[in-house]
Amino acid sequence: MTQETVTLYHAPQTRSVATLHMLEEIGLPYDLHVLNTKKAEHHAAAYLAVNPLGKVPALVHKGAVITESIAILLYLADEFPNAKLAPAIGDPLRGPYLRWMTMYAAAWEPAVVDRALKREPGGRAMSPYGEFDAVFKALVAQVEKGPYFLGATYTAADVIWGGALNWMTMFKLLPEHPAIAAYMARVDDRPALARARAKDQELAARMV
Ligand SMILES: N[C@@H](CCC(=O)N[C@@H](CS)C(=O)NCC(=O)O)C(=O)O
Repeated sequence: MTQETVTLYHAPQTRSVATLHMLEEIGLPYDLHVLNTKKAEHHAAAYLAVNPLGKVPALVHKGAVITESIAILLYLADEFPNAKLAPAIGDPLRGPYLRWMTMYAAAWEPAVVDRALKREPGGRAMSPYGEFDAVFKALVAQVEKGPYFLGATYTAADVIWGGALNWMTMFKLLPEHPAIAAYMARVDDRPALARARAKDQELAARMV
């Protein structure tokens, strides 16, 4: 293993599947460090030294640690541009790409989690997203355009949004909407996603 090796700290059936999918899309060799959450390995000192929050995913590349799924996907897309998973700097879609990647973590997940836990978001000025209905409406308007999140080309935005809409729908965290269902169907047939899912299932089966 060299400094150039990409290492993913992964726990099966968690948010880190999106990073696994991203690595499969890029197609580079990577090293998997699998954490067994049933044995609380993600809370052990060895992993807290990597990510003090005890959360997965975490990525290590060139001696640097990157945590937070969105930061990891943005990093990988830029670091491996041949995979063409991000609009380049200077492309008019670069801004919308950064907007929707950031919106995922800064507004969408907090909105979905507050709603699922029946938590009052608090006053508009305090809330990072305002109102769930407004965020949901913005998302529907975006995916209705299609075919992909940013239009004609599949990007890292589809990796995160496609994957998250999938698990959020599975856990019934979202109102059903035909535009979301149609978008999920459009981004579901990626060979890289199938490989990531198969790998993840195999790892999950080994966790006891
Ligand atoms: N904001 C983080 C969230 C990561 C996260 O919550 N991961 C969950 C798995 S889905 C986790 O590590 N949970 C274990 C724990 O909190 O103990 C990201 O997007 O990477």
